[in-house]
Amino acid sequence: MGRNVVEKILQEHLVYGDTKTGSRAGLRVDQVYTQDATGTMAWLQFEATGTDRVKVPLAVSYVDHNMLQSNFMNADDHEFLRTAAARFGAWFSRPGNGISHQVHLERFSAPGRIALGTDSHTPTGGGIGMLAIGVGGLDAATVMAGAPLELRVPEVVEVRLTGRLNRPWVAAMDVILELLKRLTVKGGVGKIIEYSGPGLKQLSVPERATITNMGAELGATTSIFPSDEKTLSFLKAQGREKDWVELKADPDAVYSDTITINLSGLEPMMAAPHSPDNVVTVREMAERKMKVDQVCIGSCTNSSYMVMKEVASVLKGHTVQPGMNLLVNPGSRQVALMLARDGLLGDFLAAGARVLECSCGPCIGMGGSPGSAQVSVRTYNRNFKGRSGTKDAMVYLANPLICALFALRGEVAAPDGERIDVKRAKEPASYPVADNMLVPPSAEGRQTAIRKGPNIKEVPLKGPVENEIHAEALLVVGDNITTDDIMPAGSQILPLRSNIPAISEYVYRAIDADFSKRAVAAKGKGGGVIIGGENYGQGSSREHAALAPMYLGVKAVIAKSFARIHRANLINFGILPLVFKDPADHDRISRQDELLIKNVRGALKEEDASPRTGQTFVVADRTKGFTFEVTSGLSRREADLILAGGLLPYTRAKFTQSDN
Ligand code: MIC
Ligand code: SF4
Repeated sequence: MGRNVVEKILQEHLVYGDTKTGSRAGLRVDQVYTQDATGTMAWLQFEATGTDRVKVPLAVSYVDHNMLQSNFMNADDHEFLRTAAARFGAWFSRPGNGISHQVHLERFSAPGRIALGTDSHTPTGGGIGMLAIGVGGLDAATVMAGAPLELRVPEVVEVRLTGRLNRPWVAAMDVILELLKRLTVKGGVGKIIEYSGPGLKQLSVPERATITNMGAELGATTSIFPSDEKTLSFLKAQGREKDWVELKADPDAVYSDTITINLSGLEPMMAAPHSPDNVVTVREMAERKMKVDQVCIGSCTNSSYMVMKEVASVLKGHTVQPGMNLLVNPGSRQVALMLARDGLLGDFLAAGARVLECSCGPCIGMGGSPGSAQVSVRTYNRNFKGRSGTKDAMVYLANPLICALFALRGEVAAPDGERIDVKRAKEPASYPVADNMLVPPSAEGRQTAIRKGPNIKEVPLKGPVENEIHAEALLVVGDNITTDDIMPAGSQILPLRSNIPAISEYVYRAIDADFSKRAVAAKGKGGGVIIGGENYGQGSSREHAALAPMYLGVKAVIAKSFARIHRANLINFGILPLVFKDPADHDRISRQDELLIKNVRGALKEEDASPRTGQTFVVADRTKGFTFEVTSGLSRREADLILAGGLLPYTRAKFTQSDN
C-alpha cells in the first residue's frame, strides 16, 4: 500500500510505537523553536531538567511577541532568553529580527524534517514540507532535553487542490478561509491536513505557508504540502538548496478522507467576528456598506515579500481614507529590508500606512488596539473577542489585497469592477540573506551566566493527584472556549508570562472578573473544577492557560471534548482532563455545585485506554444530588504524569529513582 507524505516522515522518525492512526508513536525531533511569550517558561523548565546543552540538532529561541518594553519586564525577559540560549546551545533570534514562524521558514525550515514550536502556528513550516507541530513549553523543554515526542497518530486528510488562484483579488488566505467555512474550528481535531493535486504547481512556498499557518484554526495537529520544484526554488532563493529533498505521496497513498477545493472557483472571503470559521464572502458583506476604521496587514499568516509587494501595488499613488488606521507589521527583517531596498516602504508611507516593527504587534493586542466598537479588518489568523485589546471591537479577517482595498475605500467594498490594478508578484529569484541578527550557538556560550530579572519567578509545582477530588464547579462555559478566554494576552498581561503568581490573577478575567478570587477561596476547601463544552482550549499553545489555573487550585476540567495542545498542557501540569460520557450532563451542572470524584488514582491505574471509553470516573454533584460518568482516555504515560502531579514532578521522581 502506498504511503502519504505524513506517513513517510513519521516512519523515518519513529523511535518506538507505531505510525498507524490512533497508535502512540515516539518520534525523533530535528528542530525545536520557542518564542518569547511561551519561551521564558520553556527555558526555565529546560533549566529545571538539569540538562547541560540542548540535545536536538537545532534549537532556536525567538523574540517577537513581548516587544513593547513599556517597563523593565520585556527587556529582562529578552536578556534571560539571550543568556539561556547561549548557555544551553540554542540559536538566538534577536528582537527586531522578525516573527518566529516567518524567520524560521526563511532560514531553517526544511522538507522531511520534524519541528516543534512553542506556538500554535508552528505548522507554517508545513508550507515547505516539514512536519511542524505546536506544543506547550514543557513538551518542548523535555524534547530539547533528549526525550522523543510522543504523539497519538492523527488521521491524515487529503485536501486536493485543482484549478488556479487566478482571480485578481483572490489570495492564498481564501483557500484556508474556504476550508474553515467547510470544516469549522473543530473540524481538524485529531487530524493532519495534507495538500495534493494539480493546483499545487502554481502555489509558492510563502502562499502554502499562509495556508498551513492558519490550518491551526481548524484545530488540526498540523498541515503539510509535498516538497517539489516550488520548494526547491524557494530554498534556492534563500541560499539553502542543500536542504531540499523531494517529498511526495505515492500514487496509491491512502487518506481517511478527501476534500477537493477548486482554486479557480474561489472568491474573496472574510471571517466575521468572533471566530475564524464565521466565513462570509466579501461580496455579501459589501452590501452592508460597513465602515472600516482599521486595517492591519502582516503577522505570521501574511508576511511574505510577495504579499507586501502586492499590497504596495494596490496602495501606490493613493491615500488611505481619513479616519482609517492602517498598520503594517512585516513578518521578518528580511522582508522589511527588501521593502526598503525596492522602494516599497516609501509606497506604504506615502499612502499613510503606519509601519510597525517586525513582530506580532496588534495580532496579540501588543499595541494597535482599535477604538471602542470599531471595525478592524486584518490579514491575521484569529479574531477572538477581545484579542485585539478592545473588548467591543469587531474584528474581521481577510486576504491582504482585500485589506488594502478597504484601507483605501474606508468601508467593506466589493472588488468587482475595481479600477485598481493588482500586480501579482513573482517569487524573487534570490532573497537578501542577512543572518547577522541570528546569534549561533558556540562552545564558549556554555560559560554564560543566565540573567533573570525580578519578574522571572520559579515554575510552580503540584503534588501527586489525590484519590478523591472534592471540589467546587468554578465556572460552566460553552463550546470553543479559547486559551485567550482562559488566559488573556495583550499589553497589560503578556509581560507577566514569566510570573505565574501575578498572571494567575487574570485567569478568565473577561468572562468572570472574580474567577481567580473564587478559585483561591475554593483552593483552601479542596480546589476547583471547570466545566467546558466542545473543543475546550482551542487556539494558542500557551501553557499558562493550564499552569495558572493549576496554581489557583484547579484539579480537573470536565468538557465535551478538548483541543489537542491544551489537553497536553493540562496533563503536563497535573490537571485531569475528563470527558463527559453523556454530553447532556454538561447542562445539569451549575457554578458553585459541589463535586466529588472518588477512586481517582485507582481509575488512572487502568491500562492504556481509548479516548472515549477508557478510565471511567463517577462524579457526584452533591449540591443537586445526581451522579454522572466521565472518562479520561489517557495513555499510560499521560496517566502516570497525572498520578505524579505533572511532567516536572514525574521527571524528577524518575531521576531520583534512577539515582537510588
Ligand atoms: C497566539 O497567536 O495566540 C500566540 C500568542 O502566538 C500563541 C502563543 C502564546 O500565547 O504565547 C499561540 O498561537 O500559540
Ligand atoms: Fe504572533 Fe499573531 Fe502569529 Fe501568534 S498568530 S505568532 S501572535 S503573529
